[in-house]
Amino acid sequence: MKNLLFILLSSLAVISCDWRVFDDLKSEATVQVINAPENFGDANFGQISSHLLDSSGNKYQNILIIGGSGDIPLFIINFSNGEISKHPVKLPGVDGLEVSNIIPLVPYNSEFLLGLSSLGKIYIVSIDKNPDAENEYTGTVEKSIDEMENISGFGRALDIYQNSNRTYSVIAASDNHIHYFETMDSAGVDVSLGDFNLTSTENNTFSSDFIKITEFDDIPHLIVGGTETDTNFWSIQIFSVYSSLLEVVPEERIILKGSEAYPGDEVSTIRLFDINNDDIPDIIAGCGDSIFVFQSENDSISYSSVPDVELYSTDRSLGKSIEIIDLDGDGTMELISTDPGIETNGSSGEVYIFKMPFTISKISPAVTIGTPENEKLFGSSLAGVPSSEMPDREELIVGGLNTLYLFYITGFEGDSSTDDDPRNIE
Ligand SMILES: [Ca+2]
Ligand SMILES: [Ca+2]
Repeated sequence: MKNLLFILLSSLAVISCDWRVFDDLKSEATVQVINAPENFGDANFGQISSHLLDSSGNKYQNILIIGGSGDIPLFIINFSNGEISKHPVKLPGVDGLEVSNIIPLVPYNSEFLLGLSSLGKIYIVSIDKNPDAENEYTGTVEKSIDEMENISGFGRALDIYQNSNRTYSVIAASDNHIHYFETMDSAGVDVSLGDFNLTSTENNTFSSDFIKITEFDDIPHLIVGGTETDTNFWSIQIFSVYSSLLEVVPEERIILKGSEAYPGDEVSTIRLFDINNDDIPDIIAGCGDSIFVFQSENDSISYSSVPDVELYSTDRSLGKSIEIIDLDGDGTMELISTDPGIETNGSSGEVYIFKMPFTISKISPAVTIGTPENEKLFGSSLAGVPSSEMPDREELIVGGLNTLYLFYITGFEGDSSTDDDPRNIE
């Protein structure tokens, strides 16, 4: 491994390029290491990261947002032209945030819009450049849900759905319940639609670790991943909700589970992507030592109750984070997943790049990226962001313990396109 020590440069200035070559990627990627700004607060820079959306709902190029804690718990990172700049987002009137989830939203009247959860509260925040301070942004809390902070675990899982009339449907999990809010843009009135607890088919308590809202046939559906607290079995439940009325019909739930041979042990993340091209999203779930793919059937909201595809490992927890992006611009998506390792027992993190289509297999990623030297939590987060130089593919951004790694992956083995990357200045 090349020397990965780097010069820590201070916060706001544009830093000079810090290009690396990871031995395990040989010539196929260059990597820029992005260190925590000095005023970021606690040492967890990069563990919560997200792309941002523009007013058309597309990912912004060259930009991602980092959530943390302390005086300035949000930073916007810009990597235009191969140069990294870090921009604090100040939130006047909001103290002591500890960001645990970021949900990118489509902005209406601001440059950026996002939802976040922090210490039992949920905020919807618009963000614009600070006219009085170059390089800084100002966040404005458009809405907050702060009456639930005494409910144990509130905000542990979160998703926000933007309705066409500028209302937001906010769905958040606490330890034993799912809470559902309808909240208006700025001037409107919040409506708490109540909460409910999910149970398994055997009526065991179900605790939710991941929530995703999506629309099937114009009706919002919840996809909830979690664990039965009595049995420790994980499952995914899918059911419809109606915007004016909380209505869950348990008999109409779709319940997905792992296979008997490789059951997995928890739901860390769920991604939706239409693998079989029927316009119905397929469900890709990261479940501990396995990644499961449930494909839609019969062009409807119907899934096989056992996974169509599973990628499994006998010794790695490979589905902590998942992104599905086109890394090399060939028009075919790659699935990227991480196992950040466990700091306490010394297992080091890995990032896996899988090519589609998948087959049921013990993991055989096209590329495995090993932990950089001195990194303790490689793979703590994952984001894909297109760049303006290469808008047809996305760059891979991997979080560590207190550092981000921006991979410019220009091709897999056999490609020679690293030289074609205009940012590859060496
Ligand atoms: Ca599908
Ligand atoms: Ca590709």
